[in-house]
Amino acid sequence: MICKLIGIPLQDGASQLGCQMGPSALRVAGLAGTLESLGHDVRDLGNVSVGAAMVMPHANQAIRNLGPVAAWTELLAEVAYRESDEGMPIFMGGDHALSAGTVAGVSRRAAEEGKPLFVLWLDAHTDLHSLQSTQSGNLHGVPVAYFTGRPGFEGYFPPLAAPVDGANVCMIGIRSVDPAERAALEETQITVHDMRTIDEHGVAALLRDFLERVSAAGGRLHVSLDVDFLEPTVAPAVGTTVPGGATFREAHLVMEMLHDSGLVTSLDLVELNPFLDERGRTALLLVDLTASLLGRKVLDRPTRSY
Ligand code: NNH
Ligand code: MN
Ligand code: MN
Ligand code: MN
Repeated sequence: MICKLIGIPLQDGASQLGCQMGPSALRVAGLAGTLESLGHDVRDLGNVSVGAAMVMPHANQAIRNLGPVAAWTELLAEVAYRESDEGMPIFMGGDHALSAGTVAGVSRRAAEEGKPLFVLWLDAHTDLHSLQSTQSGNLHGVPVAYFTGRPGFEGYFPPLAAPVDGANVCMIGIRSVDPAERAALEETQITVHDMRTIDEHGVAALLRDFLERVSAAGGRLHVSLDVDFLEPTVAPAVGTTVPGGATFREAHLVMEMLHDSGLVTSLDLVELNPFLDERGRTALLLVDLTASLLGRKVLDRPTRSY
């Protein structure tokens, strides 16, 4: 498999500084070499960058960095479209605002191929705010609303070539939803598996159902992995820790099942804040999770103490 590593040093969407260093930490933690050792053809395309962006005023005074995030979205939609022509693009973030662009781009690619795009959203949060509803003003809280074509982004973010059908979005790991997001969710057909559902049914059964749907529809599958999907004690390097997340094994199992499905066509690794890490353990865990997604078996894992 051709794996294209694309660094996205975006931190304008998060309140805490540091996600800008995410791509570097993933490189230092050995992402390229690890995937090469699994037999993949790894191409590190370097980091993407935007120039100085315009100031973009909005009636919601809380919003931070709207101009820059809009500029990133436009650029990333183009990059993601271009690089999803062959192989698996791996978008190394950077905060979760980047998924507004990456999903928009791979969705355009899927539409051109005449396939539906499915999105697996692994996160503590639903990231379903509109520009109007966000109270924190942090734009990493809005990408799902944007790429599913919900209103309020017109004139700010670029128009979508192909909005993603909410019915094709599955969220796993959810445990922190703002009231406005809860109301918005009701209007969508997004599947939400919160942590209680995982506790009760096990993550495998939930994921299997979704993968069967993707397979039956002949869809492309984009996976968006937010570090805060994970339990903070195993993955501390994130600005928005929420207790009660996915365990080490639950996360690996998700990745192992995704590998076996053969369905994944693109991946975001987002919200890694190396400034908050402990001796690189979160960056190393992300590398290992990506390795599981790309075929490493449990018994082939190197012994590593995190
Ligand atoms: N919902 C909150 C907000 O909009 C938190 C979003 N933070 C995230 N999302 N890390 O994944 O500010
Ligand atoms: Mn997120
Ligand atoms: Mn999150
Ligand atoms: Mn394989």
